[in-house]
Amino acid sequence: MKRVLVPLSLLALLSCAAPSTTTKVAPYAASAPQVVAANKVVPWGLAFLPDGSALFTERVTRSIWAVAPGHAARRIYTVNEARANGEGGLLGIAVGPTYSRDGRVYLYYTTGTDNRIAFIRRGSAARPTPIVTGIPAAGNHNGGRIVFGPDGFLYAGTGDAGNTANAQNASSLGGKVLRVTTSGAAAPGNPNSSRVWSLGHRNVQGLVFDRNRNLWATEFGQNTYDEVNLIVAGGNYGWPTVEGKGNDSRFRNPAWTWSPSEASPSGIGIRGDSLYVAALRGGRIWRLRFSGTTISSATSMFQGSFGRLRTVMQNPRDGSVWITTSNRDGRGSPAPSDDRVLRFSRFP
Ligand SMILES: [Ca+2]
Repeated sequence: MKRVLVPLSLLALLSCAAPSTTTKVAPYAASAPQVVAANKVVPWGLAFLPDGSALFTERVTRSIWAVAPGHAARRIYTVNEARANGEGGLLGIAVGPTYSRDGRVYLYYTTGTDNRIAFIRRGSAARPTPIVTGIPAAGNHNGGRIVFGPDGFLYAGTGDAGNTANAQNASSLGGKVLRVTTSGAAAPGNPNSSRVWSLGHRNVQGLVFDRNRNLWATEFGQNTYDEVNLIVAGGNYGWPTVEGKGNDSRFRNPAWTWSPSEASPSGIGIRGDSLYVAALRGGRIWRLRFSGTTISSATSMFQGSFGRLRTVMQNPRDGSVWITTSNRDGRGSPAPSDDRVLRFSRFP
């Protein structure tokens, strides 16, 4: 068993990070992560199992790994039909609501022709069974996050696949948040009985429900404003007409915005009254305090500690918080080091 602690010198460096006008820097010297997987290539999706262990995907190798603290990660499956093109590849993963009975694990991945959602069964080597196909794919803006809601339906964040018109096209699955059954059909109660739950998105890679059943989503902006949105049924979030706050009655304003250089937000997690956002270009975790449907403040954490971050999630089994790095796919950064899955038993 290998445990790696953050050196004290790194913690000292962190305490010197300059706060911006809208942020403060969190004190957290008491916390240090356990490395649960190292030497990985762009880990992307993460999902916890009922026993507290986890599965994570590697975008580029298209592998699914099983990991538990104190044990070496085990490669359990490879999605051979996935294609790692640009930002595409094996992306999101979610454990099905009936996993303990049927072993179903849901995946979101890019193929040569589309992005799709499929399921595999734990312990089976059979190829994935697709449930949603035809989500537009491209070198970038593939979305990719999937989560099961408290209603038992599957929510997926998609991207405009570089064609901005997809986002406002109700018949395209690109630039949307989708809500489907476990067989991929439009979930009961969806607007217009379609699989589209909300539209007008550029690229959604983060989805999380809070305890009030509100759904929060991160979204990459183009040049000016990255967003966190509170997702409602039938909501139109403005892209490509509006980036950030449009104050346009046709569109919903974001609940929070940043500049892409300090954020580029992928995964979003929740713990207590805070949302946590994993920032790629920003190379940090953002802690967002919220009450009801309002985000009141943002705090920068770990800037400069781990590089680009893809995913942040709390393990419901033990309360630990796990994050994944995304340094092997960084552009214009120093020579890429390895990528890791880190576990914090105490998170600031
Ligand atoms: Ca928007």
